[in-house]
Amino acid sequence: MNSKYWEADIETMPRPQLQEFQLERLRKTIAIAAHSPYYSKVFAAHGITPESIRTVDDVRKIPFTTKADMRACYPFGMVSGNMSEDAVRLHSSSGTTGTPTVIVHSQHDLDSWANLVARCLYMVGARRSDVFQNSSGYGMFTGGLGFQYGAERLGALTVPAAAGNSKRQIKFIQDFKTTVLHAIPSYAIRLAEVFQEEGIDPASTSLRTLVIGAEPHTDEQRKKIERLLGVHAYNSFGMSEMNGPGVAFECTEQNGMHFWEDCYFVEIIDPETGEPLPDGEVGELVLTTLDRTMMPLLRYRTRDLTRILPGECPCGRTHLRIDRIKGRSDDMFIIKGVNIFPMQVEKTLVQFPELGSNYLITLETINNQDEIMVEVELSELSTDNYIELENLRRAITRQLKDEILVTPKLKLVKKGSLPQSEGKAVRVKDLRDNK
Ligand code: DLL
Repeated sequence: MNSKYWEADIETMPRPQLQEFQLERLRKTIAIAAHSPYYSKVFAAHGITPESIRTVDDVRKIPFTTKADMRACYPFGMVSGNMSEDAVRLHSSSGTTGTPTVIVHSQHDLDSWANLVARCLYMVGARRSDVFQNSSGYGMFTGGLGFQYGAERLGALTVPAAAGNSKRQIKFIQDFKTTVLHAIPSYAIRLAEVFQEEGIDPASTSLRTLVIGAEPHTDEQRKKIERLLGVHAYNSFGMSEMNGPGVAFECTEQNGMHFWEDCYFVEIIDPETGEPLPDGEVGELVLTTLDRTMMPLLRYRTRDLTRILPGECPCGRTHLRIDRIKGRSDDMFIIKGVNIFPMQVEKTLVQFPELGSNYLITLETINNQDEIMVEVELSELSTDNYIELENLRRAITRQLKDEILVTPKLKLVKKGSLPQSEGKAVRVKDLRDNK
């Protein structure tokens, strides 16, 4: 295969035709979901049938599905397919509250998911001849098996290295001539540090493409990762409820992530009112699966905040693009009446070459007042001269204040002294009395 596209007919389908395709799949999805204990009740209460959906906009007749609804249905109350005949895998996520959610897949669902991940990898230039190494945790985290089956579907040689053990990751990259690596952004930075510690120049390896996702990161952070590892890094978005990775992915233009609209119906809503927002405005992403048979989800409120990028993409794909995820509505915290996202802090810190990439935001109550403390590790480039460090601390504090509008307490700490998580980085610790 020597095409620019994995599935040209789908990826470049003219939008009116794509909408027709979506309508057909939406109706089919409703017919399937009607077999689940949960949706059968919802549909009966709201008069929803496949025939009641005449245009894709009629999706709004269906009420939202929330994470709380999923938890209330634990474990199998949202399953539409036949558990004993057709279920072949489940993924469960525990989330921060500890109450798990479950997604069950049929073989059809897994095949469709693998195809989407293969489509994403192909889009950023990966081919059968590539060696794909996955540094994700395997198991319930969908970044493991999701990319594994996707890369196998592509036909690449896969190296299921799994998470951690950075020296071994680097040995694999060298020995197996890995060309494409999947890593979460905080781990990509860690790996770059270990390359440096080991005195190995990443440019001397075969690595040329990095796929980064699963946690929010700024464009500045991406550029830093690209510089440190000498690769092109592409943003990859997904979530367990929507399979996992392979939901939306950057193309080589690196200007927004294409959302695979043949498999997902995308809405952006005002999180307060639930009303749809016009393209270009930031709101909450709401998703409907269009190609799942075992456990379709309709109008699922992701809590992720982003916007649809207006205009066409020069790559020729017609599927809409979303902007980098700004954060989750539940990541946002309010200090002294100001709404703040962790990404705003990261955006500022990454501009200082004297700083490393690991940071921690702690929210505390001091004398009945909310206070924000930012601890950030210094990089090798920093000095240990007290006066210079104090000047640096002041300069960063001023810039942070400009970005987040409150003055944080800033602590510069030694490299390696903040906790390093094996999975997704934990950026905020909320110790306030009344959170
Ligand atoms: O993180 C699936 C995944 C694995 C995506 C590997 C990409 C690569 P969950 O653990 O269910 O699934 O977490 C989903 O992570 O709702 C977002 O808040 C966040 N997230 C995922 N991708 C991105 C991204 C996987 N590219 C949650 N940028 C989502 C920012 C992301 N946030």
